[in-house]
Amino acid sequence: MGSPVTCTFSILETLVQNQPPKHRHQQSNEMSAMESKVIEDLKNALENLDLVSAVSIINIKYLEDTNKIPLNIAITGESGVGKSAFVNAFRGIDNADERAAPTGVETTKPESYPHPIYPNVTLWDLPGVGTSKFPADQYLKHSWFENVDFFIIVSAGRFRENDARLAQEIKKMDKNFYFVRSKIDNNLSDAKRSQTEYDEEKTLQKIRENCIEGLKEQGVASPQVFLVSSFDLHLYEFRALQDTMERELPSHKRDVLILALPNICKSTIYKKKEVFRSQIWHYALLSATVEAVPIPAISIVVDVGILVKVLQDYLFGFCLDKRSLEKCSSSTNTPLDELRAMLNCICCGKDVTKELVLLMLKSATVLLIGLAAEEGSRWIPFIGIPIAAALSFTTIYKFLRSNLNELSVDAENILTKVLAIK
Ligand SMILES: Nc1nc2c(ncn2[C@@H]2O[C@H](COP(=O)(O)OP(=O)(O)O)[C@@H](O)[C@H]2O)c(=O)[nH]1
Ligand SMILES: [Mg+2]
Repeated sequence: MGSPVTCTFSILETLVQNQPPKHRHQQSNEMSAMESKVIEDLKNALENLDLVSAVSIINIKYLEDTNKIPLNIAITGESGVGKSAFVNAFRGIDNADERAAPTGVETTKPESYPHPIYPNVTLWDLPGVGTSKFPADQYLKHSWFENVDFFIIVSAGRFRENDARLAQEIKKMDKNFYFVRSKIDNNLSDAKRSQTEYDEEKTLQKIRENCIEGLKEQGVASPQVFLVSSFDLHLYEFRALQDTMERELPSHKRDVLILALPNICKSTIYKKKEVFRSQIWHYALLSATVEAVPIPAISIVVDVGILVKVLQDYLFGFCLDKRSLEKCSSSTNTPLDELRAMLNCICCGKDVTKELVLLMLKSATVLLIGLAAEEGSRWIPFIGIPIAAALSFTTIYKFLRSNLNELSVDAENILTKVLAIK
């Protein structure tokens, strides 16, 4: 083994080379901010032989910090255009859910709705603009709006003066905004009824052109409008909206958005998998750093609790937790057992406990030992070490990657099942 520093760099290089191209640049940027602080703390703890602190830094700090980056999305527009329904759809919950923003009622003040899985992500349901209580020019005159990352301006028909004014005010604040034309399902069913030769694509194109014209008339230069139905996010242009929001966010917030997106298509599942995968890489990097500090024992002291937390995150992120599977079972009219039988990973639909993780580790032992042997004796395999007490980070890396792969396939299978009945 070379000097600690050389070793860290060579491991770092290998890890970076193993990343998919899209994430490489992004990750090295993020590394410099958060990770270097964690690594610094870690090194200090190790140099002072404070092993208890070192382990807690590895176990807790990174996970906690990444879940604290706030993302605030404000949904605005006139009354009755579908703002509250959009807030709910974005958070992946039905209008009838007890956590839902009430629909069909007037909102009198900005209401915050935290994402059900990622409370650092907040959807703001704003009152209808243009009512006597909220004239457009007063609407955004609150310091509160400074924390908003971007706005979505919703309209259920042609965009009007109030929408254009809002856009101008938001622009003055140097924030991004997107125009969403809602309730597209209504327009399409109207068109189906009234047109003898119904053509969905032509109908959508007409609505799009009409919205763009309306906005241009109001002085908005080259507007982009996304056609959406909150009842069918997987159809029309919510996906294009997702991609645009993602592209235009600063990189440290991009992953936060991706994880919070509703699972409407395979590409969302793939993106979530890549975010989760990049987080595993962080653990491996920390492990590599610890390995580079010449205190051999520390690299194998990691609590099983970290695996419980991470697997739980995967289940929620992929909608494979108990509540989501129950919802899928009732919406697809498929018995829960039948759904479970379709899934590969044994933790799907269960509360992840230490006992369950230990069971999973035991059944993965053959695989992991094989991998450990492949890597040579540099990584201490856990053969002979009580599993609950001591796991190497490499073991964690391999274990999480194999489960992440399995869970993303399970998530795709569930999505296919749900979309088949829509
Ligand atoms: N068909 C259809 N109805 C919608 C859609 N979005 C909202 N609605 C309905 O339109 C009405 C007003 O929606 P709401 O979200 O309360 O509008 P808000 O006043 O802008 O918050 C409610 O009855 C919703 O169920 C949509 O995408 N499609
Ligand atoms: Mg509302």
